Amino acid sequence: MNKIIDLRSDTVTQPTPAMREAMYRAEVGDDVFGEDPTVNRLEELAAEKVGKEASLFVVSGTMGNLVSIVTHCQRGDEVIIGDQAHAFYYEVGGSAVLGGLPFHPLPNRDGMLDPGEVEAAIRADNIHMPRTGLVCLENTHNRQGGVALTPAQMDSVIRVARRYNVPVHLDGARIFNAAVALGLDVRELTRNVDSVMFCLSKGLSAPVGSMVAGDKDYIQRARKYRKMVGGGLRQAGILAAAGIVALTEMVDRMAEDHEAAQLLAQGLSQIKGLIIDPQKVQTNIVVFEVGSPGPSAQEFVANLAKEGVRVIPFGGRRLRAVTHYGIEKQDIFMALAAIRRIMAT
Ligand code: TLP
Repeated sequence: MNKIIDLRSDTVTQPTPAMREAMYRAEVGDDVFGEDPTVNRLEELAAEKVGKEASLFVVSGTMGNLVSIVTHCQRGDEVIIGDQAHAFYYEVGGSAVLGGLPFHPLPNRDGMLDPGEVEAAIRADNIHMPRTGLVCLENTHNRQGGVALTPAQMDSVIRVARRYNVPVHLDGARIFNAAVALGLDVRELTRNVDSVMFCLSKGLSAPVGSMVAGDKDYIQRARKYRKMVGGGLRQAGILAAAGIVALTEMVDRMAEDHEAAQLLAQGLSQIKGLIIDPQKVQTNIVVFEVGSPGPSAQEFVANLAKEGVRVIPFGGRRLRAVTHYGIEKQDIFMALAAIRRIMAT
């Protein structure tokens, strides 16, 4: 049978042989007692990579954002965030239900928030209004096509938040993609935020897990919230072992995913009936649109799946394809050929 070319997400990446081996050999202990040596090693390594004092292993990006956000805020505080941010668009329920935190969404443009709009949204100290508890940024920006924010862009928002003593959390699910695309050490992107969540799954190819990093006191408090949401993981070293391989071996190769995404974007831009600007594709996420008349996004997905190529509908007539470890140039050529076939019928 032909290989299924699965471009639905970088979350579908398979662990590498080195990860499987590391998982098999992992030394473990009970992490709830702080005694899993492999988790402890991962937490030290991750903190060092993003230039923070400490970090915390969590099961998912969603848990990481939730724990990060509730650790910064008090019940009833307002969270300023982009209207296309993952932590708002998909995750607001968690912070609302479990954190009692209203969100204040602002328009996202090319992954950015407008610093002036952030300043205007920060609440005055006034009995009628909630306190502004947090500003959230996302880099790379998933729903806006994987755009990588530069340190200068991030700092323009962080400076405003600082002026009002509001902390900043970074949803850096794909922060290593941003660093690789911009040719920077990831610390350039994490240095000025108070907390960062990044995923070991996705482009870094670990099977499970994300990290939350920040200063020691913050991570100690976050650890308590992680336990509250059932995130005490016992012999998690089995998973952390793959995370260590992810951080030591899988960062630089992401450039290949970005090249594959660019190849895909260039190819899609040549196909009649599809709309995409390849210049906007900076990392491993390719968002494109089926023009009208033409198949709906759902029809496109179903027709393409019959050809062995998987993408996801991404709102309206938009679709998303994500490149990752295991997707080779040859797969991109095959995917493009399949897309050409379904668009021709
Ligand atoms: N994004 C997933 C899901 O939406 C399915 C994807 O395929 O892109 N922040 C950002 C920016 C994300 O893209 C995601 C996952 C998360 C947080 C949540 O991470 P997980 O899936 O580990 O809970």
